[in-house]
Amino acid sequence: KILVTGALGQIGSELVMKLREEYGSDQVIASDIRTMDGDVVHSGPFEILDVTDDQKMHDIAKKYQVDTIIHLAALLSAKAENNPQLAWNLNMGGLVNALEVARELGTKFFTPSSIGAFGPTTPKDNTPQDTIQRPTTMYGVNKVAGELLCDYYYHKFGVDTRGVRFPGLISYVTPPGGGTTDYAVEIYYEAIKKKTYSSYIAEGTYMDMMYMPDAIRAIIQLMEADPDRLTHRNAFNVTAFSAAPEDFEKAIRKHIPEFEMDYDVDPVRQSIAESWPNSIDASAAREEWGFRAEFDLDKMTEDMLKKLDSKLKNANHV
Ligand code: VAH
Repeated sequence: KILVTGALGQIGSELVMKLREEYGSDQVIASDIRTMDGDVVHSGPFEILDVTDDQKMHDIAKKYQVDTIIHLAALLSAKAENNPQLAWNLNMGGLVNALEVARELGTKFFTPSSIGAFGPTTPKDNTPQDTIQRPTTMYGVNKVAGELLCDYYYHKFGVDTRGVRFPGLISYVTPPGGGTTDYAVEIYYEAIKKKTYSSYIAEGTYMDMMYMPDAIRAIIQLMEADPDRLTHRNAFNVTAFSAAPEDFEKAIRKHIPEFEMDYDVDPVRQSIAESWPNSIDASAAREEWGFRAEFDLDKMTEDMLKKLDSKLKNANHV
């Protein structure tokens, strides 16, 4: 059985449904700090869990006899930069609690890192799997510490920990909460609703991106990978493509020719974005567990606009 924390978030809300489809609804226990109407809560076991409550996490894991923990509960980069102390307590406190439960119950363990685990002194183009990591954001500090902690629990206690460094994730099911790459999600909503978008990230700012179906597949593929093939564990660079705001504008215009974008740069999120790589090297993930993204920018844009259009139309009919 699999316990997912942060199950109502951008990744969790889709991962839970995919895991329930693959392994059976009663095999996947979704948890989050609050409940919310919808498939995640109604299609299988759901528990209210604040991941800073170690006893509650232990009790839930024990109650369901889980053998895998997928720990997604966290504050993303922009929110973390605005509230660094809360970010440390939630991102690190939650992670330590989850790793301790994994150690006590002997479960497998997954938690995502991010391209945010790299900083301004990291080589920016084709960023290597193993390279300098001195991020200048609280989120990045959390991600580097998290990677080191997960590797420690593997080497010291034999906990089977695995992780990926996610790029910006784009999806139409649940919006991200307070990230720097969220512009790449907002632009699609605005393109459909208003045919215009004002980007808070400046023209020419390249970041790695990935469509959520590829991200979900990456998590499942890594967790099912043969452990003997893994020389890395926390965490693998993964990406689908590198893009700047104007690339999204061009891709969207192929479907909505009248779409217009302008810029209203947010200095906080712009400086976070500039401290991250332009593009990362994901060859280790390909070599060690065969990961290949399937959606490039154009293929993602076609699917995203189609799915989002019908979602927004249905929402209006409610
Ligand atoms: C964020 N979407 O913007 C997350 C992610 C690489 C970006 O970590 O904080």
